[in-house]
Amino acid sequence: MGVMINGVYEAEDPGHGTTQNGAYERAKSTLRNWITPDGTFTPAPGRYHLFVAWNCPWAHRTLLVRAILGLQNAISISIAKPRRTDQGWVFDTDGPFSDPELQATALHDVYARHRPAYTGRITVPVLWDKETKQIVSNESADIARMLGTAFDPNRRLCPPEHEAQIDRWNTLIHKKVNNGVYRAGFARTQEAYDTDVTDLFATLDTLETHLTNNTTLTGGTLTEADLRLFPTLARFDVAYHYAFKCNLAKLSDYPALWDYARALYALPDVADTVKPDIYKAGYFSPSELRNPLGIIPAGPKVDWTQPPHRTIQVPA
Ligand SMILES: N[C@@H](CCC(=O)N[C@@H](CS)C(=O)NCC(=O)O)C(=O)O
Repeated sequence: MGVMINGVYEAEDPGHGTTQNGAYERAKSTLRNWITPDGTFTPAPGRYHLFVAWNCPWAHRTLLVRAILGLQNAISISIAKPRRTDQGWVFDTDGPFSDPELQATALHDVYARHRPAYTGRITVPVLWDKETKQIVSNESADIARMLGTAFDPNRRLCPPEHEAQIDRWNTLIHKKVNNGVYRAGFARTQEAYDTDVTDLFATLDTLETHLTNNTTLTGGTLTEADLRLFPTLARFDVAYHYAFKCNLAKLSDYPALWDYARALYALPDVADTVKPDIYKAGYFSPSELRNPLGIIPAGPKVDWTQPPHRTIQVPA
C-alpha cells in the first residue's frame, strides 16, 4: 500500500485502512467528476481512457459495463501488472501490461500528470480524459454509472424505472459483499473478522434465496447491479475463500448463485474480463500480514464454462 503526498509517492502506509477496533475501512475516492452532455467532460468516442488492473474488482465493474455496452473501441485501456511493487501499480514498457496512452511506468505518474502536487491514494480504476489531459474520476461506482448513462442514451443498464431498486442492491452488495470480503480479509482482530465474515455469508444466503426465485437481481434483464455483484463472485473461490478467509462456503456450494454467476460469465465479452490466474497472482502477492512468501496456491480449479440453467438477457 502506498500514498502520494504533494506529488511524491511513498511506498509505506502501514496504518492504511485500519480503525482502532481492528476493522478495515476503505478510503474514499477523491476525484469525482462526471461525463455529462453539457459540462467540461462530454461523451465522445475515443476521448476517454481507463487505467485498470485485471485483478481489481472495482476496475472489473467498469470493464464489464464497457464490454456489455460494446464500448471497447470508444474507450481505450491500459492494464497494470497484477502485483504491486514499492511503486504501487506499475506498467511494463511494452506488452499486455504497458500503457499505450501516457507511456507511464507507474500509476502514480498518471496522477502526477493530472496534478503534479497530487495528494491521496493511487488507485485503479482511473478514467482519464485525453482531451483536457486530466483524471475525470477514480471512483468505480461513478465510472460504471457514467459509462452506462452518458454513453448509452437508452440507459439500458440503469433504466430510470429500476434505478432506485438498482441503488438498493448496490448499497447492500457494496457494503456486505464487494467490500465485505476485504473487511474479512484485512481485519486485524478476531472480533472484526467474525462480524464481517458473518455479515458476508448472511448476505450471500439472502442472495441465494433471491436468485433461486429470480433470474437476476432486479428479476428481469441484466442491470448494473448484476455487474457490480459479479466481480466478487468471479474472485470468490480462487481468491477470497483462501486469501481472505471467506471460507464458510464456496460460491460453487450455492446452487443458484453459482448458476447465476455462470450465466453472467456466458454473456458476450464477459469471459474476456475474467482472469482467475491473475486473481491468484494478485491476491496471493507477498503480504507481511497475509502471505509473507507470496506463494500462489495451485487450486482450486473452477469450471466457468459448465452451461448454466438460466439465461440472462442483455437489454436491447
Ligand atoms: N473507491 C475506489 C477503490 C478502488 C481501490 O481500492 N482499488 C485498489 C485495487 S483493488 C487499489 O488501487 N488500491 C491501491 C491502494 O489503495 O494503494 C473505487 O471503487 O474506485
